[in-house]
Amino acid sequence: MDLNKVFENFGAEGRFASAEPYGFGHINDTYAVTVELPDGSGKRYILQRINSYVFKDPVRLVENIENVTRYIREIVAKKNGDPLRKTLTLVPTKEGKNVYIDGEGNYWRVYVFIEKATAYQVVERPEHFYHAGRAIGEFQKLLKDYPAHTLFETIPDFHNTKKRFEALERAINEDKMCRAAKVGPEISFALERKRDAEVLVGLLENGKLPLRVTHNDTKFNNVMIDDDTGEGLCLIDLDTVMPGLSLYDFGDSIRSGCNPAAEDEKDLSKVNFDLNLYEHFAKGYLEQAGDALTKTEIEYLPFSAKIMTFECGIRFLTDYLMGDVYFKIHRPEHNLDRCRTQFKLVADMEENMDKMTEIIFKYVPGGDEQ
Ligand code: ADP
Ligand code: GN1
Ligand code: MG
Repeated sequence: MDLNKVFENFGAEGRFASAEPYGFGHINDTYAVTVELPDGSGKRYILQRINSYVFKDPVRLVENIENVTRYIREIVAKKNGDPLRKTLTLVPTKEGKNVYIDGEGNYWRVYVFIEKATAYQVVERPEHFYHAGRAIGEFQKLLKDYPAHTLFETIPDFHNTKKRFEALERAINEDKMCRAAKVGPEISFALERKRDAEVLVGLLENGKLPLRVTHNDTKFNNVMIDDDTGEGLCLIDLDTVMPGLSLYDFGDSIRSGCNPAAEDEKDLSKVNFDLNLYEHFAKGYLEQAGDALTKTEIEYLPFSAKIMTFECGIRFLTDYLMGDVYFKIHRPEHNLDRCRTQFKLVADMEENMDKMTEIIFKYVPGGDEQ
């Protein structure tokens, strides 16, 4: 792949110097491109090949991102913030488009590189996770009046856990890779929790939970933490910004951040649900979003952490059974290892549910009266 050739289609500043694979995302192909500016200094950009197996319409997806980032940029500018750091900035092609399609039908985009900030794989300092909570609560607030109906649904039913469960059942029945026999305990673990998978979908269908504009992929490495202040600068990876539940964003953050080990850790004794980190995140999130949440949303926050973790676990298990077609893998049983960490966390959360609820009520605005 000649990344120089791809990159030269974009109207970025400077002269292409190098491109390196970058980050640890499971979906897109991401590169850090360094250019040389006329004064000899360097500048970086993010170049991404959008995964068109996962995202069926990359052009409309990037239109969403253009619209959402423009909306955020205007609010940030009004508050005298720095729009180049407080949200993603697309760099258009020389023809003024947001996406370049190469001769092989690959879809590419370029972002301004957010410097002096880090997307951590695991939480290294609890304050970072508190600030991630604030950033996710802030994101919800920023988009509270965004016209949700104008957003293109980049992956239909993305967090429909009931349909995710049905997909798992189909994968078990088909067993096309003959792997089901190897994962008996994981399949039983999932099947025992079938009813859980229906809860949030049911509440949404019955109008008990409000549909909002949500990020839908709030894992910790999609939050940029400012290197100087330790604050949550902004959310990146906006491919799945769509109408959704606040609970998806809260729950997925807890899933990814409250595990001190890696998402694909093989040694499950290292994988634990960290209640202290949960408390840090909950405090930050509720400081920002607490006022806007309904009683039912608040009530289901602890459960959402468990269900988003369960959903992720069954997605990894389904992909393992289907032959690893969705998530990028770097070793043969990678998706199975990922599934196991998620199920371990689910089991831990089930044991801690009462404490998780207590913590929420400690930080809910006016919590004592709830
Ligand atoms: P994926 O969908 O594959 O997860 P992401 O859009 O999250 O792809 O990008 C992968 C990684 O690249 C992120 O976790 C982050 O480390 C880095 N990254 C993405 N966009 C930027 C940006 N604008 N500035 C700096 N780093 C970025
Ligand atoms: C994927 O794109 P990335 O790596 O930030 C996935 C999420 C999963 C996550 C699990 C579009 O996130 O839904 O929760 O992996 N994104 C998509 O690590 O499927
Ligand atoms: Mg990502």
